[in-house]
Amino acid sequence: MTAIPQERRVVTAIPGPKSQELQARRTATVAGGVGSVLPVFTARAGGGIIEDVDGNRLIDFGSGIAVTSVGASAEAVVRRASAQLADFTHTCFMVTPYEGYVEVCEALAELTPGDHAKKSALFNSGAEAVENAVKVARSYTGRQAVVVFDHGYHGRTNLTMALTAKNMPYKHGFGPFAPEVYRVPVAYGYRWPTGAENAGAEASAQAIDMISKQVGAENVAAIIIEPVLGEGGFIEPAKGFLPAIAEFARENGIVFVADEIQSGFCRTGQWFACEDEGVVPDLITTAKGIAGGLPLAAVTGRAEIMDAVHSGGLGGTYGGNPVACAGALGSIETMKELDLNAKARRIEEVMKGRLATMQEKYPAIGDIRGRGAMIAIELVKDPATKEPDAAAAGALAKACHAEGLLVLTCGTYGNVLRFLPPLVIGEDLLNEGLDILEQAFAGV
Ligand code: PLZ
Repeated sequence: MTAIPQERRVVTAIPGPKSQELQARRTATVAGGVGSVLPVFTARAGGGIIEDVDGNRLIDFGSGIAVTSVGASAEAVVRRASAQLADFTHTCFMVTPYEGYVEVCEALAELTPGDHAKKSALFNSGAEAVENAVKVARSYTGRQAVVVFDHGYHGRTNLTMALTAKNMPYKHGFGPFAPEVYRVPVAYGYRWPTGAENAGAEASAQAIDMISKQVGAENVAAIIIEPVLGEGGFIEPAKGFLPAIAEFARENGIVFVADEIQSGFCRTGQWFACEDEGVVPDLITTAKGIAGGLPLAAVTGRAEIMDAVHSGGLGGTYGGNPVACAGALGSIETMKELDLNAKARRIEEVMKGRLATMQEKYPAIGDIRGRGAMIAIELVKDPATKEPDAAAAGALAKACHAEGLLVLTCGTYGNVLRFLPPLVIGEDLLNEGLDILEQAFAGV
Protein backbone atom coordinates (compact mmCIF):
# COMPACT_ATOMS: atom_id res chain seq x y z
CA MET A 1 0.00 0.00 0.00
CA THR A 2 1.48 3.32 -1.05
CA ALA A 3 0.44 6.27 1.08
CA ILE A 4 -1.52 8.89 -0.81
CA PRO A 5 0.26 12.27 -0.92
CA GLN A 6 -1.60 14.55 1.47
CA GLU A 7 -1.91 17.34 -1.08
CA ARG A 8 -4.86 18.77 -2.93
CA ARG A 9 -4.52 18.53 -6.71
CA VAL A 10 -7.05 19.57 -9.32
CA VAL A 11 -5.93 18.53 -12.81
CA THR A 12 -9.28 18.30 -14.67
CA ALA A 13 -12.74 19.73 -14.37
CA ILE A 14 -14.57 18.22 -11.39
CA PRO A 15 -15.92 15.67 -12.26
CA GLY A 16 -13.24 14.84 -14.85
CA PRO A 17 -13.65 12.90 -18.12
CA LYS A 18 -13.13 9.42 -16.64
CA SER A 19 -15.60 10.13 -13.87
CA GLN A 20 -18.10 11.38 -16.43
CA GLU A 21 -17.69 8.20 -18.44
CA LEU A 22 -18.29 6.09 -15.34
CA GLN A 23 -21.24 8.27 -14.41
CA ALA A 24 -22.82 7.53 -17.79
CA ARG A 25 -22.42 3.78 -17.19
CA ARG A 26 -23.77 4.26 -13.68
CA THR A 27 -26.84 6.08 -14.92
CA ALA A 28 -27.61 3.18 -17.25
CA THR A 29 -27.54 0.47 -14.57
CA VAL A 30 -27.66 1.94 -11.07
CA ALA A 31 -31.13 2.71 -9.73
CA GLY A 32 -31.98 6.38 -9.97
CA GLY A 33 -33.13 6.47 -6.35
CA VAL A 34 -29.52 6.15 -5.18
CA GLY A 35 -27.89 9.58 -5.34
CA SER A 36 -24.31 10.83 -4.96
CA VAL A 37 -23.24 14.18 -3.54
CA LEU A 38 -20.37 14.53 -5.98
CA PRO A 39 -20.02 12.08 -8.90
CA VAL A 40 -16.26 11.86 -8.93
CA PHE A 41 -15.36 8.18 -8.91
CA THR A 42 -12.86 7.20 -6.23
CA ALA A 43 -9.59 5.48 -7.08
CA ARG A 44 -8.14 5.50 -3.56
CA ALA A 45 -8.47 7.42 -0.35
CA GLY A 46 -6.57 7.91 2.89
CA GLY A 47 -5.73 10.50 5.52
CA GLY A 48 -7.52 13.67 4.49
CA ILE A 49 -7.50 12.96 0.73
CA ILE A 50 -9.80 11.26 -1.80
CA GLU A 51 -8.07 10.59 -5.12
CA ASP A 52 -10.36 10.18 -8.13
CA VAL A 53 -9.98 8.21 -11.36
CA ASP A 54 -8.81 11.33 -13.20
CA GLY A 55 -5.95 11.88 -10.76
CA ASN A 56 -7.59 14.75 -8.85
CA ARG A 57 -6.99 14.81 -5.12
CA LEU A 58 -9.84 16.21 -3.09
CA ILE A 59 -9.62 17.41 0.49
CA ASP A 60 -12.09 15.28 2.41
CA PHE A 61 -14.44 17.14 4.77
CA GLY A 62 -16.99 14.32 4.66
CA SER A 63 -15.34 11.05 5.82
CA GLY A 64 -18.00 9.15 3.87
CA ILE A 65 -20.58 10.69 6.23
CA ALA A 66 -18.64 10.47 9.49
CA VAL A 67 -17.29 6.98 8.91
CA THR A 68 -13.58 7.09 8.08
CA SER A 69 -12.48 8.93 11.22
CA VAL A 70 -9.15 7.04 11.13
CA GLY A 71 -8.87 7.62 7.37
CA ALA A 72 -10.13 5.40 4.56
CA SER A 73 -7.04 3.16 4.49
CA ALA A 74 -5.76 3.24 8.07
CA GLU A 75 -2.78 0.95 8.56
CA ALA A 76 -4.22 -0.99 11.51
CA VAL A 77 -7.61 -1.43 9.83
CA VAL A 78 -6.06 -2.71 6.59
CA ARG A 79 -3.59 -4.96 8.41
CA ARG A 80 -6.13 -6.58 10.72
CA ALA A 81 -8.92 -6.89 8.16
CA SER A 82 -6.51 -8.36 5.55
CA ALA A 83 -5.23 -10.94 8.02
CA GLN A 84 -8.80 -11.88 8.89
CA LEU A 85 -9.74 -12.12 5.20
CA ALA A 86 -6.96 -14.63 4.68
CA ASP A 87 -8.04 -16.71 7.71
CA PHE A 88 -11.78 -16.84 7.02
CA THR A 89 -14.36 -14.42 5.65
CA HIS A 90 -17.46 -15.74 7.39
CA THR A 91 -18.88 -18.54 9.44
CA CYS A 92 -21.91 -16.68 10.83
CA PHE A 93 -21.60 -15.91 14.54
CA MET A 94 -24.94 -17.68 15.08
CA VAL A 95 -23.47 -20.89 13.62
CA THR A 96 -19.88 -21.09 14.90
CA PRO A 97 -18.64 -18.03 16.80
CA TYR A 98 -15.19 -16.38 16.66
CA GLU A 99 -13.06 -14.25 18.96
CA GLY A 100 -13.19 -10.94 17.05
CA TYR A 101 -16.90 -10.47 17.79
CA VAL A 102 -16.28 -10.99 21.51
CA GLU A 103 -13.30 -8.60 21.45
CA VAL A 104 -15.45 -5.86 19.85
CA CYS A 105 -18.11 -6.36 22.55
CA GLU A 106 -15.40 -6.14 25.22
CA ALA A 107 -14.12 -2.90 23.69
CA LEU A 108 -17.66 -1.48 23.57
CA ALA A 109 -18.21 -2.35 27.25
CA GLU A 110 -14.97 -0.57 28.12
CA LEU A 111 -15.44 2.55 25.98
CA THR A 112 -19.16 3.39 26.29
CA PRO A 113 -20.36 5.60 29.18
CA GLY A 114 -21.16 4.15 32.60
CA ASP A 115 -19.44 1.56 34.80
CA HIS A 116 -22.41 -0.84 34.98
CA ALA A 117 -22.25 -4.36 33.49
CA LYS A 118 -22.76 -4.09 29.71
CA LYS A 119 -23.48 -6.42 26.84
CA SER A 120 -23.60 -5.85 23.08
CA ALA A 121 -25.07 -7.34 19.91
CA LEU A 122 -23.50 -6.60 16.51
CA PHE A 123 -25.20 -5.77 13.22
CA ASN A 124 -24.36 -4.42 9.74
CA SER A 125 -25.80 -0.92 9.53
CA GLY A 126 -26.88 1.92 11.74
CA ALA A 127 -30.55 1.46 10.90
CA GLU A 128 -30.34 -2.18 11.86
CA ALA A 129 -28.79 -1.24 15.21
CA VAL A 130 -31.60 1.24 15.92
CA GLU A 131 -34.25 -1.35 14.97
CA ASN A 132 -32.66 -3.81 17.37
CA ALA A 133 -32.46 -1.26 20.18
CA VAL A 134 -36.24 -0.91 19.83
CA LYS A 135 -36.68 -4.71 19.89
CA VAL A 136 -34.60 -4.95 23.06
CA ALA A 137 -36.41 -2.05 24.77
CA ARG A 138 -39.85 -3.48 23.93
CA SER A 139 -38.85 -6.93 25.08
CA TYR A 140 -37.42 -5.57 28.38
CA THR A 141 -40.29 -3.20 29.23
CA GLY A 142 -43.24 -5.09 27.75
CA ARG A 143 -44.30 -1.70 26.32
CA GLN A 144 -44.68 -0.55 22.71
CA ALA A 145 -44.40 3.22 22.27
CA VAL A 146 -41.18 4.81 21.01
CA VAL A 147 -40.48 8.53 21.42
CA VAL A 148 -38.23 10.43 19.02
CA PHE A 149 -37.49 14.10 18.36
CA ASP A 150 -37.95 16.86 15.83
CA HIS A 151 -35.05 16.91 13.33
CA GLY A 152 -34.06 13.34 14.32
CA TYR A 153 -32.55 10.87 11.85
CA HIS A 154 -32.33 7.15 12.51
CA GLY A 155 -32.28 5.40 9.12
CA ARG A 156 -34.15 4.30 5.99
CA THR A 157 -35.68 0.91 6.92
CA ASN A 158 -39.40 0.84 7.60
CA LEU A 159 -39.22 1.30 11.38
CA THR A 160 -36.35 3.80 11.20
CA MET A 161 -38.12 5.83 8.48
CA ALA A 162 -40.92 6.22 11.02
CA LEU A 163 -38.33 7.36 13.58
CA THR A 164 -36.76 9.84 11.13
CA ALA A 165 -38.28 13.32 11.04
CA LYS A 166 -37.67 14.60 7.54
CA ASN A 167 -40.01 13.66 4.69
CA MET A 168 -37.90 14.46 1.62
CA PRO A 169 -35.97 12.44 0.55
CA TYR A 170 -36.18 9.82 3.30
CA LYS A 171 -39.90 9.02 3.63
CA HIS A 172 -41.74 10.54 0.69
CA GLY A 173 -44.03 7.98 -0.92
CA PHE A 174 -42.67 5.10 1.20
CA GLY A 175 -45.46 4.76 3.77
CA PRO A 176 -47.28 3.32 5.58
CA PHE A 177 -44.85 3.64 8.44
CA ALA A 178 -44.52 1.61 11.62
CA PRO A 179 -47.01 2.52 14.35
CA GLU A 180 -46.42 3.58 17.97
CA VAL A 181 -43.84 6.23 17.12
CA TYR A 182 -44.29 9.67 18.73
CA ARG A 183 -42.31 12.82 17.96
CA VAL A 184 -41.64 15.60 20.47
CA PRO A 185 -39.69 18.90 20.39
CA VAL A 186 -35.92 19.15 20.76
CA ALA A 187 -33.96 22.09 22.19
CA TYR A 188 -32.78 23.65 18.91
CA GLY A 189 -31.16 26.71 20.46
CA TYR A 190 -30.70 28.79 17.30
CA ARG A 191 -34.38 28.51 16.34
CA TRP A 192 -35.99 28.32 19.79
CA PRO A 193 -38.71 31.01 19.84
CA THR A 194 -37.85 32.47 23.25
CA GLY A 195 -34.08 32.30 22.73
CA ALA A 196 -31.30 29.74 23.03
CA GLU A 197 -30.89 30.40 26.76
CA ASN A 198 -34.42 29.10 27.43
CA ALA A 199 -34.35 26.20 24.98
CA GLY A 200 -33.03 23.48 27.32
CA ALA A 201 -35.60 24.01 30.06
CA GLU A 202 -38.59 24.87 27.86
CA ALA A 203 -38.10 22.16 25.22
CA SER A 204 -37.58 19.43 27.84
CA ALA A 205 -40.71 20.55 29.72
CA GLN A 206 -42.72 20.54 26.48
CA ALA A 207 -41.39 17.14 25.43
CA ILE A 208 -42.10 15.60 28.83
CA ASP A 209 -45.57 17.13 28.91
CA MET A 210 -46.38 15.75 25.46
CA ILE A 211 -45.12 12.28 26.36
CA SER A 212 -47.07 12.28 29.63
CA LYS A 213 -50.31 13.67 28.20
CA GLN A 214 -50.42 12.20 24.70
CA VAL A 215 -48.68 8.83 25.08
CA GLY A 216 -48.55 8.06 28.79
CA ALA A 217 -45.11 7.45 30.27
CA GLU A 218 -46.12 3.94 31.33
CA ASN A 219 -46.68 3.02 27.66
CA VAL A 220 -43.23 4.13 26.49
CA ALA A 221 -40.61 1.46 25.83
CA ALA A 222 -37.84 3.76 24.60
CA ILE A 223 -36.84 7.36 24.10
CA ILE A 224 -34.28 7.60 21.28
CA ILE A 225 -32.16 10.68 20.67
CA GLU A 226 -28.95 11.63 18.90
CA PRO A 227 -26.84 13.53 21.49
CA VAL A 228 -25.81 15.77 18.60
CA LEU A 229 -28.43 15.54 15.85
CA GLY A 230 -26.68 14.71 12.58
CA GLU A 231 -28.68 14.73 9.35
CA GLY A 232 -31.14 17.15 10.98
CA GLY A 233 -28.49 19.89 10.98
CA PHE A 234 -25.76 19.21 13.56
CA ILE A 235 -28.02 20.47 16.32
CA GLU A 236 -26.53 20.28 19.80
CA PRO A 237 -29.54 20.15 22.12
CA ALA A 238 -29.26 23.17 24.44
CA LYS A 239 -27.63 22.42 27.78
CA GLY A 240 -29.89 20.73 30.28
CA PHE A 241 -32.13 19.11 27.68
CA LEU A 242 -30.48 15.68 27.47
CA PRO A 243 -30.08 15.26 31.26
CA ALA A 244 -33.73 16.25 31.81
CA ILE A 245 -35.00 13.73 29.25
CA ALA A 246 -32.69 11.00 30.59
CA GLU A 247 -33.90 11.71 34.13
CA PHE A 248 -37.55 11.52 33.02
CA ALA A 249 -36.83 8.17 31.34
CA ARG A 250 -35.17 6.82 34.49
CA GLU A 251 -38.06 7.91 36.74
CA ASN A 252 -40.57 6.19 34.46
CA GLY A 253 -38.86 2.93 33.63
CA ILE A 254 -38.30 4.00 30.01
CA VAL A 255 -35.18 2.75 28.19
CA PHE A 256 -33.10 5.82 27.24
CA VAL A 257 -31.30 5.17 23.94
CA ALA A 258 -28.48 7.40 22.70
CA ASP A 259 -28.12 7.06 18.92
CA GLU A 260 -24.38 7.77 18.60
CA ILE A 261 -24.12 6.34 15.09
CA GLN A 262 -22.88 9.68 13.70
CA SER A 263 -21.57 11.36 16.88
CA GLY A 264 -19.70 8.41 18.41
CA PHE A 265 -16.13 7.15 18.39
CA CYS A 266 -14.13 10.36 18.97
CA ARG A 267 -16.07 12.40 16.42
CA THR A 268 -17.03 15.13 18.90
CA GLY A 269 -13.75 15.04 20.85
CA GLN A 270 -15.06 12.48 23.33
CA TRP A 271 -15.58 8.76 22.86
CA PHE A 272 -19.31 9.48 22.87
CA ALA A 273 -21.14 12.80 22.64
CA CYS A 274 -23.47 12.07 25.59
CA GLU A 275 -20.43 12.21 27.91
CA ASP A 276 -20.43 15.99 27.44
CA GLU A 277 -23.24 16.41 29.98
CA GLY A 278 -22.49 13.23 31.91
CA VAL A 279 -25.52 11.40 30.50
CA VAL A 280 -25.29 7.60 30.83
CA PRO A 281 -27.70 5.97 28.37
CA ASP A 282 -29.33 2.61 29.04
CA LEU A 283 -28.61 1.58 25.45
CA ILE A 284 -26.28 3.14 22.90
CA THR A 285 -26.32 2.49 19.15
CA THR A 286 -23.05 2.79 17.21
CA ALA A 287 -21.95 2.26 13.60
CA LYS A 288 -20.07 4.47 11.08
CA GLY A 289 -16.80 5.40 12.85
CA ILE A 290 -16.62 2.10 14.71
CA ALA A 291 -14.86 0.11 11.98
CA GLY A 292 -12.87 2.47 9.74
CA GLY A 293 -15.23 1.99 6.78
CA LEU A 294 -16.21 -1.65 7.12
CA PRO A 295 -19.90 -2.27 7.71
CA LEU A 296 -20.45 -2.86 11.41
CA ALA A 297 -22.96 -1.59 13.95
CA ALA A 298 -23.75 -2.34 17.56
CA VAL A 299 -26.30 -2.03 20.32
CA THR A 300 -24.58 -1.82 23.71
CA GLY A 301 -26.34 -1.48 27.03
CA ARG A 302 -27.14 -2.50 30.55
CA ALA A 303 -26.66 -6.26 30.81
CA GLU A 304 -30.09 -6.84 32.36
CA ILE A 305 -31.81 -4.93 29.52
CA MET A 306 -29.82 -6.59 26.73
CA ASP A 307 -30.42 -10.03 28.27
CA ALA A 308 -34.20 -9.54 28.46
CA VAL A 309 -34.50 -10.93 24.92
CA HIS A 310 -35.07 -14.69 24.54
CA SER A 311 -32.18 -16.74 23.14
CA GLY A 312 -32.15 -16.55 19.35
CA GLY A 313 -34.25 -13.35 19.34
CA LEU A 314 -31.42 -11.18 18.01
CA GLY A 315 -29.15 -11.80 15.06
CA GLY A 316 -28.76 -11.80 11.29
CA THR A 317 -26.54 -13.67 8.83
CA TYR A 318 -23.75 -11.12 8.63
CA GLY A 319 -24.08 -9.26 11.95
CA GLY A 320 -20.59 -8.85 13.42
CA ASN A 321 -18.86 -10.19 10.31
CA PRO A 322 -15.30 -11.24 11.24
CA VAL A 323 -13.61 -8.92 8.71
CA ALA A 324 -15.69 -5.96 9.94
CA CYS A 325 -14.83 -6.86 13.55
CA ALA A 326 -11.13 -6.95 12.68
CA GLY A 327 -11.56 -3.53 11.09
CA ALA A 328 -13.22 -2.24 14.26
CA LEU A 329 -10.37 -3.48 16.42
CA GLY A 330 -7.92 -1.72 14.08
CA SER A 331 -9.97 1.44 14.14
CA ILE A 332 -10.23 1.50 17.95
CA GLU A 333 -6.50 0.76 18.24
CA THR A 334 -5.78 3.75 15.98
CA MET A 335 -8.11 6.05 17.93
CA LYS A 336 -6.29 5.21 21.17
CA GLU A 337 -2.79 5.30 19.72
CA LEU A 338 -3.20 8.64 17.95
CA ASP A 339 -5.44 10.13 20.67
CA LEU A 340 -8.07 11.07 18.11
CA ASN A 341 -10.25 12.71 20.77
CA ALA A 342 -7.54 15.33 21.19
CA LYS A 343 -7.27 15.62 17.39
CA ALA A 344 -11.01 16.21 17.11
CA ARG A 345 -10.86 18.96 19.74
CA ARG A 346 -8.00 20.61 17.87
CA ILE A 347 -10.02 20.47 14.63
CA GLU A 348 -12.87 22.22 16.45
CA GLU A 349 -10.54 24.95 17.67
CA VAL A 350 -9.12 25.61 14.20
CA MET A 351 -12.48 25.41 12.42
CA LYS A 352 -14.48 27.51 14.85
CA GLY A 353 -11.78 30.19 14.88
CA ARG A 354 -11.72 30.45 11.11
CA LEU A 355 -15.51 30.24 10.76
CA ALA A 356 -16.03 33.01 13.33
CA THR A 357 -13.80 35.28 11.23
CA MET A 358 -15.82 34.40 8.13
CA GLN A 359 -19.08 35.10 9.96
CA GLU A 360 -17.96 38.70 10.66
CA LYS A 361 -17.64 39.18 6.92
CA TYR A 362 -20.55 37.04 5.76
CA PRO A 363 -23.69 37.48 7.88
CA ALA A 364 -25.34 34.68 5.89
CA ILE A 365 -23.62 32.45 8.45
CA GLY A 366 -26.43 32.54 11.01
CA ASP A 367 -24.98 29.97 13.36
CA ILE A 368 -21.71 28.10 13.89
CA ARG A 369 -22.13 24.95 15.93
CA GLY A 370 -21.10 21.40 16.70
CA ARG A 371 -18.27 19.82 18.62
CA GLY A 372 -14.94 18.28 17.70
CA ALA A 373 -14.79 17.35 14.04
CA MET A 374 -18.60 17.53 13.71
CA ILE A 375 -18.95 21.23 12.89
CA ALA A 376 -21.55 23.05 10.79
CA ILE A 377 -22.69 26.47 9.69
CA GLU A 378 -26.35 27.31 9.21
CA LEU A 379 -27.00 29.66 6.29
CA VAL A 380 -29.77 32.24 6.38
CA LYS A 381 -31.04 34.93 4.01
CA ASP A 382 -31.02 37.48 6.80
CA PRO A 383 -29.65 36.96 10.32
CA ALA A 384 -32.60 38.93 11.74
CA THR A 385 -35.34 36.73 10.27
CA LYS A 386 -33.20 33.55 10.20
CA GLU A 387 -34.98 32.54 7.00
CA PRO A 388 -33.20 29.36 5.85
CA ASP A 389 -31.09 29.69 2.68
CA ALA A 390 -30.78 26.24 1.15
CA ALA A 391 -29.72 27.72 -2.20
CA ALA A 392 -26.69 29.36 -0.57
CA ALA A 393 -25.68 26.08 1.06
CA GLY A 394 -25.98 24.31 -2.28
CA ALA A 395 -24.06 26.99 -4.16
CA LEU A 396 -21.25 27.06 -1.58
CA ALA A 397 -20.95 23.26 -1.64
CA LYS A 398 -20.77 23.34 -5.44
CA ALA A 399 -18.09 26.04 -5.42
CA CYS A 400 -16.04 24.04 -2.91
CA HIS A 401 -16.36 20.86 -4.95
CA ALA A 402 -15.10 22.63 -8.08
CA GLU A 403 -11.94 23.62 -6.19
CA GLY A 404 -11.35 20.13 -4.82
CA LEU A 405 -12.90 20.37 -1.36
CA LEU A 406 -15.57 17.79 -0.56
CA VAL A 407 -18.21 19.22 1.78
CA LEU A 408 -21.71 17.94 2.58
CA THR A 409 -24.97 19.68 3.37
CA CYS A 410 -27.66 18.64 5.84
CA GLY A 411 -30.50 20.03 7.93
CA THR A 412 -34.28 19.88 7.93
CA TYR A 413 -34.26 23.02 5.76
CA GLY A 414 -31.27 21.88 3.67
CA ASN A 415 -29.40 25.05 4.64
CA VAL A 416 -26.59 23.63 6.74
CA LEU A 417 -23.05 23.06 5.47
CA ARG A 418 -21.38 20.39 7.57
CA PHE A 419 -17.74 19.54 8.06
CA LEU A 420 -16.73 16.02 9.03
CA PRO A 421 -13.04 15.63 8.18
CA PRO A 422 -11.23 12.41 9.03
CA LEU A 423 -9.75 12.97 12.49
CA VAL A 424 -6.31 12.16 11.08
CA ILE A 425 -6.37 15.06 8.59
CA GLY A 426 -3.25 17.24 8.64
CA GLU A 427 -3.64 20.79 9.89
CA ASP A 428 -2.32 22.22 6.62
CA LEU A 429 -5.05 20.43 4.65
CA LEU A 430 -7.65 21.51 7.18
CA ASN A 431 -6.63 25.15 6.75
CA GLU A 432 -6.44 24.84 2.97
CA GLY A 433 -9.98 23.47 3.00
CA LEU A 434 -11.11 26.45 5.05
CA ASP A 435 -9.32 28.80 2.62
CA ILE A 436 -11.37 27.25 -0.20
CA LEU A 437 -14.57 27.72 1.77
CA GLU A 438 -13.68 31.35 2.39
CA GLN A 439 -13.05 31.90 -1.33
CA ALA A 440 -16.37 30.22 -2.06
CA PHE A 441 -18.11 32.77 0.15
CA ALA A 442 -16.40 35.57 -1.74
CA GLY A 443 -17.61 34.10 -5.05
CA VAL A 444 -21.19 33.21 -4.15
N1 PLZ B 1 -28.62 7.10 13.05
C1 PLZ B 1 -27.70 9.20 13.86
O1 PLZ B 1 -26.57 9.44 11.27
C2 PLZ B 1 -26.86 7.49 9.18
C3 PLZ B 1 -27.36 8.68 6.43
C4 PLZ B 1 -27.05 8.94 5.02
P1 PLZ B 1 -27.07 3.56 8.32
N2 PLZ B 1 -26.59 8.80 8.72
C5 PLZ B 1 -26.21 8.95 7.33
C6 PLZ B 1 -28.23 8.63 4.14
O2 PLZ B 1 -28.70 9.58 3.50
O3 PLZ B 1 -28.65 7.47 4.11
C7 PLZ B 1 -27.46 7.34 10.56
C8 PLZ B 1 -27.29 8.34 11.54
C9 PLZ B 1 -27.89 8.18 12.79
C10 PLZ B 1 -28.80 6.12 12.14
C11 PLZ B 1 -28.23 6.21 10.88
C12 PLZ B 1 -28.45 5.09 9.91
O4 PLZ B 1 -27.25 4.43 9.66
O5 PLZ B 1 -25.76 2.87 8.53
O6 PLZ B 1 -27.08 4.52 7.18
O7 PLZ B 1 -28.21 2.61 8.30
